[in-house]
Amino acid sequence: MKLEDLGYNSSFEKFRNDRNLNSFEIGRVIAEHKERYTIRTDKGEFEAEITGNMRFAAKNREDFPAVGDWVALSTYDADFAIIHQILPRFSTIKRQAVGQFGEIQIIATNIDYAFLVQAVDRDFNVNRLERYLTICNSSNVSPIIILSKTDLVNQHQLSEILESIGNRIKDVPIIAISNETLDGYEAIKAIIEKGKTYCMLGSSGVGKSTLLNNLSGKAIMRTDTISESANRGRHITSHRELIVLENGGILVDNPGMREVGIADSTSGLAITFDKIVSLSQYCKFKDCTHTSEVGCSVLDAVEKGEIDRASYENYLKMEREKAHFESTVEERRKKDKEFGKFLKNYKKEMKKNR
Ligand SMILES: Nc1nc2c(ncn2[C@@H]2O[C@H](COP(=O)(O)OP(=O)(O)OP(=O)(O)O)[C@@H](O)[C@H]2O)c(=O)[nH]1
Ligand SMILES: [Mg+2]
Ligand SMILES: [Zn+2]
Repeated sequence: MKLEDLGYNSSFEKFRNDRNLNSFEIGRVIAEHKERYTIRTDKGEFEAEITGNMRFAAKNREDFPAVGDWVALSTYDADFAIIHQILPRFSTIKRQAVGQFGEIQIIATNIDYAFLVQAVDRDFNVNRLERYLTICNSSNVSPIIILSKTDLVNQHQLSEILESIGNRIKDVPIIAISNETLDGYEAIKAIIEKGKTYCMLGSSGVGKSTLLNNLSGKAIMRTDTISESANRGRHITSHRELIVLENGGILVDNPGMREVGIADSTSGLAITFDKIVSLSQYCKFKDCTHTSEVGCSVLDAVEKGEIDRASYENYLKMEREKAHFESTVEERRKKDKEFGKFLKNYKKEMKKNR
């Protein structure tokens, strides 16, 4: 397989030449298991680790490889390699790490399109869709909404769902599919382009891996076959994995997510809620919080029904989350800085007293 088939392009190649990385192999991270990475190159697959230098220099999670990354590596025996460098990412899908406030978790990198998968039976939730959209919009990733399990509802119920999305979300393509009847598969196949990378995002059990298996024509990812009610809360897919389809599209499967915490998403919120954000310039007060102020254009528009109330409330909730995330990160940065200063002074004192 050529690197281009894995999504390699001229801007990665330019970086490689500019940085004189030609003595290294180039490969893409296709899976990750606790700091061990599976890399695909034009020569095959390698299990890899990062150099000690890389680990030492890493300041946070974003300095470690993630699924989707292009890396410079040196290969040793037939299947072992060392990763020296991560090539710059053109997009990074990330969220607030579950249970670790102020930390980021990378979901996948170098993604062109995200499939936001929601099942139309009980999983469907527009608030959550807006969350996923915000994450895409802050990551430079184009969203495509996939409604799955359409075989479980009738045409009328499906129209209602499409309408409820349309009331709040504009300009995002929506494809309704069934992995059972394969309804909608023509549409999904038609949008998948050769050499582009697509990432599956959504709750557990919505049919992400089933879709991936069906599109690839192989049972690559394990899917749930036992009754769902007996398995509440169990995730079927346990790791991320990147695969190449016959038609040339590249898909990344993910374990289902229960929480989609907003990390730093200023631009993400502004794009997802562009109507609200652009109205806020007409608010009487510059620092208007759009909650109780007089002369608030956003509140006015909500009262008049020009902005969907549920969408407005979802916006406020995510805005608060973002602010909280940012202040936690800022506090941590300050503490680190103070600790750095303390260390420096301490070392100075030690030298003086020697
Ligand atoms: N009726 C119906 N069932 C489906 C459809 N798609 C998937 N399923 C079933 O839903 C269950 C879960 O499917 P998976 O593909 O494993 O779901 P997933 O999104 O990959 O789940 P995680 O890996 O846990 O995130 C399986 O039993 C599938 O057979 C569909 O379109 N219609
Ligand atoms: Mg799965
Ligand atoms: Zn306002």
